[in-house]
Amino acid sequence: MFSFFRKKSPPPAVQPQVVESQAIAPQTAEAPATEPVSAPAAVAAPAPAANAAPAEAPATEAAEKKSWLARLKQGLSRTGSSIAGVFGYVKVDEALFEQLEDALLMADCGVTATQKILAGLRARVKSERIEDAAAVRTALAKVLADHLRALERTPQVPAAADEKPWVVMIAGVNGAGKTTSIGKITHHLSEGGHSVLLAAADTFRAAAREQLAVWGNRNQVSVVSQEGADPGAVVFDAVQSARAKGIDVVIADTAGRLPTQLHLMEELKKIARVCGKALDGAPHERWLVIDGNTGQNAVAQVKAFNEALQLTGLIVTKLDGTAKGGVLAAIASTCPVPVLFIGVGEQLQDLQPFSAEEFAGALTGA
Ligand SMILES: Nc1nc2c(ncn2[C@@H]2O[C@H](COP(=O)(O)OP(=O)(O)O)[C@@H](O)[C@H]2O)c(=O)[nH]1
Ligand SMILES: [Mg+2]
Repeated sequence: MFSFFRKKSPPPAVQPQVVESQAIAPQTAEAPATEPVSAPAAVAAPAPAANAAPAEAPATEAAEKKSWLARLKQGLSRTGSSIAGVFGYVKVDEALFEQLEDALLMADCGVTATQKILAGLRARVKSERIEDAAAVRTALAKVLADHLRALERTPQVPAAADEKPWVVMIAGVNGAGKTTSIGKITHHLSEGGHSVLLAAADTFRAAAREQLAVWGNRNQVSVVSQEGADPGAVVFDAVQSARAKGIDVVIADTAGRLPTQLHLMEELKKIARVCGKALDGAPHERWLVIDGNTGQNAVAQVKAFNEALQLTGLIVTKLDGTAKGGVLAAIASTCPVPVLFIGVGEQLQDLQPFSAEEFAGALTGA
C-alpha cells in the first residue's frame, strides 16, 4: 500500500509494547507539575506476529485508487443518482435549476452552500453558453470542486528532529470512527517510515483501551494506557515517553463525547492543556472525526469542537454507507475546517486523503 506520510530515512528501532501509564496526575489538579513522569510500571510484550494484520494482496496504487473511489462513488450514489437524475432533463431551464436546488438540499448541503453553488453554476452556464444538461452536470462538478477546495489540506509530519514528537489529538462523538481511523493513520505513518506511539486517553471504557491495543499490535507500535486514569495524565505520559525515546508521532485517542456534554468538552480542553505542559506547542494537530451519516448535525459538531479545541482538521468516515456527503459543502461555507481524510470502509486502505475534485465527482455522479 502506498503511504501518504512518506519519509526518507527509516525510523529508529523501537520495541513495540503496551505500556501501563503511571498517570500520576492528581484527579483534581490541572496538570502534572513536574517532569518527567516516573518509569512505566508494567510492560506487556506485543502480540506475536501471527496476530498482525493479514498481508496485503499486491496491488498497484492505481488499482487501489480505483477501488476506493468506486466505494466512495457507490457510497454517495444515492445522492449522486438524485443529482444525476436532475440531468435527465434535456433543456437547461429554470425547472432544471429548481430540481438541482432540491437535490443539493436533500444531499445535506444546507441552504447557504446550496445558494452559493447554484449562483456559481448559473454564472458558469451563462458565461460558457452551456445549452445541454450533460454539460451542466460537468459544470456543477467543477463548481462544487471549487467550493470544496477550501477544505483541502495535506498534514505533514515535521522533518526536524527538534520538532519531535508531532502530537495529534483525536476527538469526536461515540462511534464516529476515531479509534479505527487512528489504526489506519498509524499504519500509513509506519509505512511511511515514522515511529508512532499511541495514547489511550479514552480511559472510561476497558473495551476502548483494548481496541486501541489491538491496533497497536497490528501496527507493531506501543500504546500508553491505564485503567481509570486521568486522560490528560495518560497523554502527558505518552508525550514524555515519546520525547525520551525519540518517537516521531504521538496520537491520542479520546473518549467519545457529545458537544452538549459541557463538562466533557471542558475535559477535552484540559487534555489539550496538559499535553501542552508535556511539550510546548502540543497538541500540534487537533482532529475531529465525524460520521458521514450524521447529516447537518455534523456542522454543529464541527462548530462546537472547533470552539473547544481550535481544530486543525477533520476526518469524515463511513462515506461508503448511506452517507449523503453534501454536508462537506455545508462545512465549507459555514465552518471551513480542513478535511484531511475520508473513510470509505473498515479496511486499512479505506482511509484516503480528501480531494475536492474526486469528492465532487462522486457526489454529482460524474
Ligand atoms: N463502513 C465503515 N465503517 C467504519 C468506518 N470507520 C469506522 N467504521 C466502523 O465504525 C465503528 C465505530 O468505530 P470506532 O473506531 O470504534 O469509533 P469510535 O467510538 O469513534 O472510536 C466500527 O465498527 C468501525 O469499524 C468507515 O469509514 N466505513
Ligand atoms: Mg474509540
